[in-house]
Amino acid sequence: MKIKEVENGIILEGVEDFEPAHVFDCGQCFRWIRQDDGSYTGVAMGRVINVSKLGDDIHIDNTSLEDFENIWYEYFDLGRDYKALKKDLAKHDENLKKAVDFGQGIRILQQDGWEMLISFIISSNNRIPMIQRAINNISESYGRKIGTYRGQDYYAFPTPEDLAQASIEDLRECKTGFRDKYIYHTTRAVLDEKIDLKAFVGMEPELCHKELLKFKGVGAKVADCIALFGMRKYNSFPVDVWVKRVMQEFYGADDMSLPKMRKYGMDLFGEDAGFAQQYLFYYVRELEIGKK
Ligand code: 8HG
Repeated sequence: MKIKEVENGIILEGVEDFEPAHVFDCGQCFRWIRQDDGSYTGVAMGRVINVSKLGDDIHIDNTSLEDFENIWYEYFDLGRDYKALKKDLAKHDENLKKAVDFGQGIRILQQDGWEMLISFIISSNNRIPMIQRAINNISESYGRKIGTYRGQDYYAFPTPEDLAQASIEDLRECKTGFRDKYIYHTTRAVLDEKIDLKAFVGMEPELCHKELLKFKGVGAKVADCIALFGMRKYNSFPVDVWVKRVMQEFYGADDMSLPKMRKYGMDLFGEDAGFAQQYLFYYVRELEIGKK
């Protein structure tokens, strides 16, 4: 991969295993929006950038080489060999091979733990467009204004201190529904108990899961998403309705409880269960496999 600096951005030449539509629409993030020209504009790490692919080149606009090296290289998980990972997963079984081929350009973003905590509390029993809307409302109301990009204003995801300004009623105004109180209490807990969510990255997976379950509004599935997308726990296996369907359709899992299904997936796919889950989630959701 060669890096070229251009005006207000950079170009990564000869990038493989990176398809913006797969990365941003595979369910792992909520602040990346497809633009009319097919590029994606997103807010992450307190910045707004635009990502597009032309041939084998990835263009990142509204950034600098310094930010690429300090932030985006890690955020886009560019240090991982996805070719080797996909080869391993494809060997597992025919269905996983199909899912990996279908979503060949997926990469698991290294997102911020605190943002994932609140975002996935909002995700419970919710649909993606509504989740996106609520997160956007929260950011516009309580986050710092980053600036204007291509004629639109953008706001950072609020810090715990920012979000503590909101009452339960304020949070409900942001269209978070019954999750308003969970967000409120979780924010209070993070501040009052001085919880450092960045430290969760260094925790053993099981301890991380256990600690996440202590937050209000966080069940096993939500904890697994937070751990996978915000805390680098790549053996996590979040089971939502789509993953449950795929496990029943493809892997002979009966109508077992969610904790059993979680364990089943973790045992089946081992340390890469999180990646397997992501290819499968994208595959069944896009093709609506098993939907009755
Ligand atoms: O990436 C995801 N994996 C799983 N298993 N579930 C997810 C992901 N992303 C995401 O939003 N969800 C959940 O699916 C949240 C919500 O319950 C539902 C939206 O389709």
